[in-house]
Parts: sequence; C-alpha cells; structure tokens
Amino acid sequence: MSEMLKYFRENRLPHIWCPGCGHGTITGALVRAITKLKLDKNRIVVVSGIGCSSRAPGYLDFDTLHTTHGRALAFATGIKLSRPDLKVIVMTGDGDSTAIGGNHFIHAARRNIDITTIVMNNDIYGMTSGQYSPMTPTGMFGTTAPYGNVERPFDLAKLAIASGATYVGRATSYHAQLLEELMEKALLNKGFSVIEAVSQCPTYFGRKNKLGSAVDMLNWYKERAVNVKAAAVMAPEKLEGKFLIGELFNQPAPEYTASYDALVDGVRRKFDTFQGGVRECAQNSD
Ligand SMILES: Cc1ncc(C[n+]2csc(CCOP(=O)(O)OP(=O)(O)O)c2C)c(N)n1
Repeated sequence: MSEMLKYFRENRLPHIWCPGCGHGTITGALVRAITKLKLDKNRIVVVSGIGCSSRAPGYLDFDTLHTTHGRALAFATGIKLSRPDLKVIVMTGDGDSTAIGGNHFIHAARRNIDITTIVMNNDIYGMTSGQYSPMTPTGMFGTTAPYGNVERPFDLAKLAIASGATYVGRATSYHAQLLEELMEKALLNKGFSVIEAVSQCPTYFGRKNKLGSAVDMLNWYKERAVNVKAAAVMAPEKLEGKFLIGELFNQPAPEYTASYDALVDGVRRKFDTFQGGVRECAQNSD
C-alpha cells in the first residue's frame, strides 16, 4: 500500500466521484499495475479528456494532462511522437473516447501508436448528468433517452480490434484483480492497447435504469460477465445476455513511433549521402 501511495497526489484527495462510483476501483487497478511493473513515475505521462473518468489523472502523481473533451488521444499522440521514450497512458470515458473522441480513437488504433488507453465505460455521460452515450445499450434509459435508447451501441473491443489496436482486454470494477492483470499486459504491449474497464454509475445509469445500489450493479456484472476462456467451450445459447471479459486480442504489429523514427533515420542517411556526393563533386571540380 505505502508503495502505491507515492503514485498519488494525496493533497488532491478526497476525490470528486459519487459514493459507489466504479472509477476509483479502476484507477486503483491501474496504480497497482504500475506498482507491480515498478515503472519509473518520472517517465509516465497520463492524459485525459473531460468527464468523471477524466478527473482520475488529477489524483495521480505523474506528469498529467487534463485536456479537452474527446481530445486526450490527440494530445497523447503529440507527446508520444515527441518523446517516444515515455510511457503514455490515456484515461478516458465511453463518451470522451467513442462520441466526440471517436475519430481520434480509431486513428490511434490504426496507427498502433504505443499508448495504453483505459476506457472507463459506465454506459453514460456521468459528468453532465446522464445523457446516453454511443455505448449505452439499446433499450436502456438516460436523461436524453427518457423512453429508452433506440440506437445500437458500439462494442468497444471489436471497434478497437477492427481499427488496428494490438492489445485489447475487458474487465469490470467487480473483477478488479483481472483488470489489474490486463492493465499490466497492456502497459507492456509496444503498441496501441485498449482496456475497457466497465464501471458502475449508480447515480445516473443505475438510477435511470433501476439497477439498484452500487453493490447490486457489481453483482449484475458478476452474473453477466463470462471470461473469454470459459466462453470458448460454452454453447452459444448459454452466452445470451452475457458479455465477455479477459484478454480479447493480443497480436503485435509494427509500432507507429518506431516506424516513424526509422523513416526519419532513413531519409536523413540518404540526405547525408547526397550531401557527401555534392561535396565530392564540388571538390573534384575545383
Ligand atoms: C466540446 C465539449 N462538448 C461537450 C462538453 C460537455 N461534457 C463534459 S463531460 C461530457 C461527457 C462525459 O462522459 P464520459 O466521457 O462518458 O465520462 P464520464 O463522465 O461518464 O466518466 C460532456 C458531454 C465539453 N466539456 N466539451
């Protein structure tokens, strides 16, 4: 525990999250994963957008950026390109990453840039009081879906995989141990990693959908989440109404900043050779 405290800005606590919110559990899992990997806190940058989830970096004693709504990955991309030696982590919400920030999300995945992205998915816009998001399940309620959401939600993991992410996992705030293990592997992946961390919002999503207390919501996750390894041997009808957790994808591919640096080196070498040739010509013509 004391080992973990060095990663927190204790003077910024207590946090602003509502009683029963899952975002603290997810932040705790990330800090435990970082502690386990013994990462140098002075070489970690944590970037967020705007939302309840995006308040997390404010409590963490790394170099942190609280940016604009949906733009965490754009800022993180700039940091990683200029300082590829740093470990860059993005903490974002389902709205921040798949609504206003959806474009940045798919392109960061497509490039396979070495950023670990933790999406705290509470199925709703928490900070602005419960509007539905692109990840609100069909039929569920939000303040902007008072008769039920008619849209189909993204499956974030499938979106990330199809876009090019090289490590993708999902767990819930109930499965905190698994969450930590997935985060550890995501942090070690040299490429774009996405962890969908399903998080209960009893204040808005829970209340609007009559899901009960935070504990009831955690039990809801416990009953509906199936580990992908167990699911592999289950009959499809047994998986109806369930969702998969665990390591959903792990397939290395060339990383963007490494490819970019190699390109720059190649161009520089060609340019130097060319300049050398020009110098030789000039000397010969003297
Ligand atoms: C450009 C812009 N548009 C809208 C907002 C208002 N806004 C702030 S947070 C937020 C949604 C946050 O939801 P999510 O990313 O799911 O995070 P949560 O609060 O649920 O953790 C919105 C729409 C804003 N701050 N900036």
